[in-house]
Amino acid sequence: MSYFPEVNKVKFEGSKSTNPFAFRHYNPEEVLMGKTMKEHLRFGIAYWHTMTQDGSDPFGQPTNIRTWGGATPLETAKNRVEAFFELLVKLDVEFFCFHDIDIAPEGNSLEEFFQNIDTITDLIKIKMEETGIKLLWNTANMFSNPRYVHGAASSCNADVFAYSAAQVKKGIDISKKLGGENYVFWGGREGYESLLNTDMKFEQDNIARLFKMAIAYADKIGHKVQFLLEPKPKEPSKHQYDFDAATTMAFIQKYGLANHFKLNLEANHATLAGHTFEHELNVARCYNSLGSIDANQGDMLLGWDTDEFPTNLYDTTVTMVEILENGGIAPGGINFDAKVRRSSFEMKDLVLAHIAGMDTFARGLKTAVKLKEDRFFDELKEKRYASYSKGIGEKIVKDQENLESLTAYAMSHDKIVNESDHLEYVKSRLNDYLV
Ligand code: XUL
Ligand code: CO
Repeated sequence: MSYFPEVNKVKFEGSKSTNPFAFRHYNPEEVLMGKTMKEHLRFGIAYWHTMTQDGSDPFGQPTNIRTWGGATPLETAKNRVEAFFELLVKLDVEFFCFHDIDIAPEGNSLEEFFQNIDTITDLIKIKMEETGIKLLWNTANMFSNPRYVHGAASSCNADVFAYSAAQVKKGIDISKKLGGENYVFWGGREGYESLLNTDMKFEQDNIARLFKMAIAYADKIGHKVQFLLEPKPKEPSKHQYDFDAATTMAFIQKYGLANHFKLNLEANHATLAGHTFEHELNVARCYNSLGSIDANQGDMLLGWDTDEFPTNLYDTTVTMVEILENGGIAPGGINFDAKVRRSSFEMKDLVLAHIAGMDTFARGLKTAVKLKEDRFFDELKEKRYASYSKGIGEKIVKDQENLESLTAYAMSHDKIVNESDHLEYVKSRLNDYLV
């Protein structure tokens, strides 16, 4: 049985194509800077938005028409695996990501939940072997169930900490079983509602304790996996501990986790934190900690996580500039942590939305490659910081100066001459690449 009968394998047909089920810009085999587009982009599909999201919102019931419903939650879960892999294959997407509760029903006990996970990951493993599709990352959902009302590792209830640990252990076990390349922690409820009753330091110490247990367990079972921490400033907690890239790096460094943890950065989380996505990517690069990205976009007029499919060319271009500067994103990838709008409720919208995201990223990549080949940003920056490649500047960056020697220099060079950035001209030149 087919879940997407109207759709054949989506192929690259070029920018003139009017076939909605074709790539107009994403050509997986096209080589740019020595790598295929597929190797550059490492696209992944998120199980939660694509397979479990129903289109409901705080004011309205589900709208999405989905054809994988079965007689029992477990049967639905099995149908979802079939549908998901059909979608991955038809879209030529190489990777996927999931939370434990996305793939398997929780049942009535932790034991039943784990059995369901085993059953479904057996199916997923077969599908992975059949198709060659790989697990980019999985994670444990430690925020939806009411037991996580006070947090997971940060909960004031030690039984909840223990339950979280069990979910993380299972997550690492299935990561090993499926050959996961990364394992993500997003602290959905690791934050606070009020400081009046919160011991922030104690809660953060406990979060770090859980991460250290995860590192130790992966090591013990011989699973070499890149751990990733995903920042977000708010929602669902009023204040989340992993506010943004800089805050999360401070946490990683404070607790000595840098050898095992990098960042999984999400575009809409950046904008919720009051940053551009490129700011977050750049901060991560400063720490050599850019691990993977959750590709989506927010609505600048709304203060919450809208998780839209990325369609903004400027944003995907500057994102790909950062990724190229990073030397690529592997072993991470570009995971579409994005959901179709409530009004895009047909099954085929799942296909159309991913094509839109993939084409937009492909265009971003092509433009970023042209900018890189023309040394657009390199030249700008070389010129801007030129005073440090000669004379006193060179001595400063070679650590050959001190406050006294620089005071002596400044005495005879106190008539400062600065140069204009001509930033408006720079931006209009960038537009020439985009259009
Ligand atoms: C929530 C979010 C999560 C993480 C994984 O905003 O982005 O889906 O990516 O838990
Ligand atoms: Co995310």
